[in-house]
Amino acid sequence: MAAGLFITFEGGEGAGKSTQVRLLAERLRAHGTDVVITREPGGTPFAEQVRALILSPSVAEHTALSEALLFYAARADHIGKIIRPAMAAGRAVLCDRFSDSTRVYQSIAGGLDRKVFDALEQLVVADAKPELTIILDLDPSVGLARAEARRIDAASGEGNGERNVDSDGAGRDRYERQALAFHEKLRAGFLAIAAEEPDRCVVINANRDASQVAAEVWSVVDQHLQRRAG
Ligand code: Z5A
Repeated sequence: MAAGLFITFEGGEGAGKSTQVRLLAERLRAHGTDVVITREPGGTPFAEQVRALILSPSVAEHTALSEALLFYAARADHIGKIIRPAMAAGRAVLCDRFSDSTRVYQSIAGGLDRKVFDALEQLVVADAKPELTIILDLDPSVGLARAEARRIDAASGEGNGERNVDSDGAGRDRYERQALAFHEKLRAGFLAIAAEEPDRCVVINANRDASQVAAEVWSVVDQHLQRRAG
């Protein structure tokens, strides 16, 4: 895709993706960049409806292929209505999760055939690929503890409760309820993608203060923009 900038953030639960998307947006805006913050699954009314279905702990049993098709149905709407128009208008799109999450959750950890993933990716995403992907790497036990702390805050009324629509009575969505081994597999999956695509992906240690992580994110984005300009 030409024109704008498309950056995705990936990583396990509680790695700090939403936090870093917000901090990077603030920094880019301070430099005069027109930024769109979005997320997956989600980003459009239809995709948010799909999100509510997929993340619901009460969703009926279904196959890995059915799940992947739902993610790509949401993604097709998101790309068509938000990402492509924003890019065409020269805006910077910061997306909290994208296709790498499908590859890791549904394919590497979920068993979806890699060829099916590649075919869906080609059909739906085509050239709407991120030019830079920041993978926030964190020991899953730390990430899950952060997510748990946020749930306790939300339950006590200190959080914004934004994620409750996706979650069960305990506040955990379907993926957060999986065993630690599943989350270890996700971490390894993201690192494998980074090793396979070093030109697009940068791994950042997320086990630090959010401001330190944000400084490194900015440095990576700044270098990327300079390379792109020159
Ligand atoms: N999924 C999939 O299976 N296939 C797909 O194709 C896609 C998604 C696109 C989306 O849920 C779920 O969908 C996801 C994968 C699956 N699995 N789950 N669950 P989501 O987007 O709602 O959940 P998430 O991506 O895991 O987000 P998260 O739990 O909100 O984590 P985060 O965005 O990485 O972290 P955060 O919200 O910025 O921070 C979490 C808490 O930690 C919060 O209280 C922060 O204040 C705190 N925090 C943030 N940074 C720090 C640092 N550096 N130190 C200490 N504390 C911090």
